[in-house]
Amino acid sequence: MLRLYDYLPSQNAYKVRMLLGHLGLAYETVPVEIFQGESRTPAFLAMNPAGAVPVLEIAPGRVIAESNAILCYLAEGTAYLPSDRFERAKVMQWLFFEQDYVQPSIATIRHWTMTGKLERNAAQAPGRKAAGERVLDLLESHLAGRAFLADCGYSIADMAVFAYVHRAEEGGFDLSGRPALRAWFERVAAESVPLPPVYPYSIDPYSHRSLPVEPEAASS
Ligand SMILES: N[C@@H](CCC(=O)N[C@@H](CS)C(=O)NCC(=O)O)C(=O)O
Repeated sequence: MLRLYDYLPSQNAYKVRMLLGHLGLAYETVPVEIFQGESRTPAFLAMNPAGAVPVLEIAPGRVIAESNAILCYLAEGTAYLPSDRFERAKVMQWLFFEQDYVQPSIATIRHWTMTGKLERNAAQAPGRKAAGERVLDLLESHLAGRAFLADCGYSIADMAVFAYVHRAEEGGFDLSGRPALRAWFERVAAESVPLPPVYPYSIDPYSHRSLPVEPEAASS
């Protein structure tokens, strides 16, 4: 059976849960307490040198890290990842966009906001907040008059970007003046009945801790 190394408040893992739900695939969850160093143990680093969830084990010893790589693996051969070379590249465009632009801005600001880390990151927070605003603006204009991010229809590109962007308000972003974005949330939600639950960081009493930036900074 598929095994997902997961941390419930992780929206990177949420993307994978979302697709597993679409595909009706059974899987076993292995909880990883990332704020207690469990993703930085030698055993975990052997699965993912970056020391982060999600990690999907598809067979004993065969593991995939990076949420969007996992999405590509699982979506292969389904409508969520087109086989046409151009259409597939357009889906990839948004997967790379999500990692490069959404993660360091909206996802990071939301994490710092929800776990009380804005002050300790005061030097970086304003720049990241501004970058998040630009991401929301460009998504708003891209989605005006479009159903989904890629023209092939609902795909893993939408799942990847939706995961953090639909919770941007928890990072202090204002979505009220962004109707195209909010309409897209509705369309994604309608494709995904029911959406997986989102878990707040507050379920983890250790989530106020800082995460190590580099694997060698691990304490365990
Ligand atoms: N680019 C990675 C990012 C994964 C990531 O940042 N995971 C966080 C949780 S959302 C984590 O496990 N952090 C633990 C750590 O860095 O020690 C992906 O998309 O999978």
